[in-house]
Amino acid sequence: MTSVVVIGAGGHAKVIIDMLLDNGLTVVACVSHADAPRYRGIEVLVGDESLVALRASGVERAVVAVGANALRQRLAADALFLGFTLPSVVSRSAQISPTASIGEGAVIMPNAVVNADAAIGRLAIVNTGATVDHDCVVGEAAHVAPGVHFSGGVRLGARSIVGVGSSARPLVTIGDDVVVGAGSVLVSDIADGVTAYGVPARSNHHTGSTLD
Ligand code: JB2
Repeated sequence: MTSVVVIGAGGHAKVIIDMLLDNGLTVVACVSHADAPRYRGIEVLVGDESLVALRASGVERAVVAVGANALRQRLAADALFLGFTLPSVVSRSAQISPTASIGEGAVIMPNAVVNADAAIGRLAIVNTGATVDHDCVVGEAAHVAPGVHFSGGVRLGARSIVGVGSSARPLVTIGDDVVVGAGSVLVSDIADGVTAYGVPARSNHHTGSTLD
């Protein structure tokens, strides 16, 4: 019951492996599409077809540890189809309100904070040191990057990423499939599919420089 397979074998997988081992779980293998170095001695199996044998051997749980949001969603659907369950993974150093909800397969990284009545969607990432305040909603397979700060009531859509060190003022709504560049300050809503960045974050960013 404490065995888990990690799908992915890159940098994000390494952080998740640390969290899983710290939580007392046994990582039976990583599964990758291509050869990758072992981390902490854990074998890397190449090819997603190896998941079939792992499931048949009795491994019930899988963690999709891939940073790319749409790919994570697809690999999770494949793992569910094979009969795996997708546990959420919460770092022992994260602070989670008892009234917050954490969806299946979501990961809450070291030193992250998730406050009262916040809802973290399935397969979402709340990365290292990010803070998600009361009543925020983080969508499916979205990514709140390291050091991001969401004030209360912020909504982040499915598969959207808010880049490292950004912040959002209360009640801002960010659509689905949005990319917010690193270090941005979100003070107004962002529509679906938009790339926005800057202080304040804008989708059509003009600095006035002739070098643009
Ligand atoms: O089809 C696939 C597949 N495609 C890519 N099947 C499986 N099983 N795995 C796949 N991958 C995995 O994505 C590979 O194992 C590969 O090692 C990994 C991508 O590794 P990389 O280190 O480039 O990125 P990452 O996803 O581990 O981390 C990204 O996202 C994190 C949140 C990086 O941007 C990190 O800097 C970031 N912290």
